[in-house]
Parts: sequence; structure tokens; C-alpha cells
Amino acid sequence: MAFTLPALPYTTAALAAKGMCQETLELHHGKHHQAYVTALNGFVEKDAALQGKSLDEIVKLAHGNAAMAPVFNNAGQHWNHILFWQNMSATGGGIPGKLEAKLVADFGSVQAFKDAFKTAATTQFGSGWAWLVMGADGKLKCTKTPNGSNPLATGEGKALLGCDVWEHSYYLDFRNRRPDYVQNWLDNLANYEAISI
Ligand code: MN3
Repeated sequence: MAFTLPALPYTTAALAAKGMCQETLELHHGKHHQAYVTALNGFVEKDAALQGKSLDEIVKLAHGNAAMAPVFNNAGQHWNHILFWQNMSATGGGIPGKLEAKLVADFGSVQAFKDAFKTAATTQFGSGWAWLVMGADGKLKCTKTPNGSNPLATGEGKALLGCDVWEHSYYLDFRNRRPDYVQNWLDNLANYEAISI
């Protein structure tokens, strides 16, 4: 069973008023994410060891295996983008009370959470991702991963929010201003309502 590009949970124009334009979503979803899916299917087709495995299984199997780096990069990016589309909303930015209480308990304040997330995102040198994860200790924390890696692969916890900081995610809307993209993402795009803790 081949992997497929999931439909966006909104139209490509839906986030424009929130700082992510239609062209960004058309290219990012229709070209970049599609390319990861197509490449991953190509690897699975040629390798019996990958056939019948779930996406999570392939990500974990390929992680840290140099010979499987191309498989990991594409499987990881497919996994990351599935979450990323769900992590945004045209009505994003509002933090429900239960999550707010947990953020205050674990970071000290909502502002401190956003600062930690933004620091993770802006200190990721080159391409990668910033994450809000629930650690094994039950505490929320912010982390970052390079390229196509993610918290499932690194074992850092359950990913609750993932923000793509590859330039293709923000260059049309924010040019080189990654800090502004991440701040806007946290304030206006992030779909905190969909997080279950
Ligand atoms: Mn991307």
C-alpha cells in the first residue's frame, strides 16, 4: 500500500490572512510534501524490508542507519508534514484553558513557552523543525531537530506541535526573517485547539 499525500484540512487560500499565502501552501504541500511521498514510495518499492511497514515503523527503523539516510529523510519529512498541516488553522492562535494551565505549570508562563519554542526554531542552524513535545516525565518541553528528523525518531517525547523552519516554509511570506515567521506562527497560525494533553 503506497503512502499518499493527505489533503490539507483547509483550502490553500485559507491561511493567507494569517500570514501564510496561497502560493506558499500550493508549493509546500503540492510540490515539497508530494516529493517526499513520491521518493518514499520509490524506496519502499525497491526494498522488501520496508514493505508492509507503517510510516512510524519506517521512521524508527531508518533512524541512525547511515545506509538508510535517504529513506529516513523522506519518511521523516512525510511524518513531519502530516503533523504540520494539522498544527495550523485559519482560526489558530487561541490557547484553550487546559493547555494554558499546563504551559504555565511547565514553562512558568505562556510567554516563556513561546520564547523557548522561538529559541529552538531560530537556533536550528539550516533546515529543520521546532517542536513542543510531551516528555516521558509528563512535562512539556521545546526541542529542535535538523532536516527531516523528529521526536518520534529521537525518542524525545510525543510531538504536540511541529513548526517547519525550512526556508520553503516561510520565504515567500517572511523572506529571511525566520524569527518573525515563528512568532506569527505561534501567535496566529498554531492550532492549539487540536492538542490533546
Ligand atoms: Mn516543509
